[in-house]
Amino acid sequence: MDLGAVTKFSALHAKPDGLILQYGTAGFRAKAAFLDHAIYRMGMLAVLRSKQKKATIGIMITASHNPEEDNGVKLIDPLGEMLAVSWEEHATRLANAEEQNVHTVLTEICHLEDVTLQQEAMIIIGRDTRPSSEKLLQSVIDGVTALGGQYHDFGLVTTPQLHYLVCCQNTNGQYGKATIEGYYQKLSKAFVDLTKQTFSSGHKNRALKIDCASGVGALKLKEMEGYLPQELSLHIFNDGTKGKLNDLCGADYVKTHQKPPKGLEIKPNERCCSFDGDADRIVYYYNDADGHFHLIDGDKIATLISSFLKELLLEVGENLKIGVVQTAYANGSSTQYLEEIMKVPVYCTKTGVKHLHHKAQEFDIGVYFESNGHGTVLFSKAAEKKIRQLAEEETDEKIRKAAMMLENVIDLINQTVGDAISDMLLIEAILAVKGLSVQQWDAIYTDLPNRQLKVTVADRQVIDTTDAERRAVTPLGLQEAIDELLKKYKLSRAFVRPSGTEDIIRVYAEADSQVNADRLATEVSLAVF
Ligand code: 16G
Ligand code: ZN
Repeated sequence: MDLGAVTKFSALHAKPDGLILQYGTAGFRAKAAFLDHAIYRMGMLAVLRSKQKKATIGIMITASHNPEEDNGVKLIDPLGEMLAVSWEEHATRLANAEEQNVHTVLTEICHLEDVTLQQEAMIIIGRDTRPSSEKLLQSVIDGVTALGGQYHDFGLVTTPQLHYLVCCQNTNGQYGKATIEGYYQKLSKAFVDLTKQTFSSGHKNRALKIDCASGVGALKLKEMEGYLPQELSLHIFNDGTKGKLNDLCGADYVKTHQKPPKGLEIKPNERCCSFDGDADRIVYYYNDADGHFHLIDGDKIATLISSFLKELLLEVGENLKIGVVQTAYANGSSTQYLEEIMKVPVYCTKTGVKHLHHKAQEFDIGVYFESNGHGTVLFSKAAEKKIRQLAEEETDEKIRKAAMMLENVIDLINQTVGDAISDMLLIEAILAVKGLSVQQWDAIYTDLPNRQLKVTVADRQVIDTTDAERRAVTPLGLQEAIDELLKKYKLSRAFVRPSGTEDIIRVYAEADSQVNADRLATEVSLAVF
């Protein structure tokens, strides 16, 4: 390691005194002004990871749905997945090291992880539209350069596009062409194939209003529009030409406030959706004839997609196992519908994409979604091979057609991570193929009334949970208190967990009516103290 280069560049990216950061479920996130040193050091860490894995590693500069003033950074592992948990600890240690110790920490990571320094390193970089992202890009580049790595800057991209690009780079193009154009080509071809018959048989003009959170999703959708069939008319709002990123708009705003974003007027029964700031989440919604707002969240998206896949699997007749993965936030009605009506096994994991993704890998076809709209579908290698083979060779027309549709889904869905653009296209295709209106989709089941609250406490780590965050282990007596409160309400469920992204505790409650869900949430909040 060139100590001179590390020292020279480190001096340009000094760590603010006393600042401690934690590499959490979403990487590092903080006010942009505090992140220069951490992002520079992540440039260096990415080089070590690249040398260890002998593969291209991605760095995305984004703070997703956080306010425009924040920023953040995430590393992407070789197959487009989140950084391995063991390296999250290295990231935290490196970011928090005092300047004179940076070199020692780097050396220790090399020893622990068997990094061969002579090995070449390649890093690809992407960023969202935050004003601070451009300067922080230079911090990444300095970090990569300090350790002698090569880099390619893809500029403004959505987070899932960078995941896609990393995967393509490391699989010799098997997953797709490692360019943004390649991404548009792959997804649009699959969408066209999946909807061809439907559109040619006269189902014309499917209009969709899209709120892009004033973020990068708008830019990328506009680039992609030319690749998509005319029948799908996308109307883009909050496209970033005016208004601040995520300000009163975007998937997170719509989901947490249960109301439409600013700047988007909804006529009754119009289908609308919102992306978040880096376009890895999506939620749908509409207003009914009485002007009531209806949110269609990740749970209903998972239900639509898994029902569609299950039907195709039944037609194909192969014994491929499908599973749905949710978190504790999944509405009780969705779990019940999937298990009892659809007869699909449902699993619950801790919050955070990496946990869901990991569990979904256990199935031939694993569908995972968080209620907040982050999710995707994973196909095992064996399932993919079988499906492609049937689509190619099967002589029974009906079976071959179902297999071809499954093959289109494989190519349309971004299997590396949840992707608002790819999810949106799959949902639009399914609605078109099934001839479903947004109200019919919404009517699959009725959400149980629910409420989420934030509680501020001195130390959120006093709460420890088990059973995929559904039960509190500490402080002693808390779970018993919650169990007592639950007895007072019908169809009730509630849990508390420390947030991984904010210094607060989150409370979730559901019950037979909104009034009861609100009461239960408040009572559980009081029990936390
Ligand atoms: C992060 C996670 C998201 C999760 C959220 C929960 C990733 C890429 N993102 O944004 O999946 O829903 O954290 O936040 O894993 P919380 O811990 O503050 O509730
Ligand atoms: Zn996001």
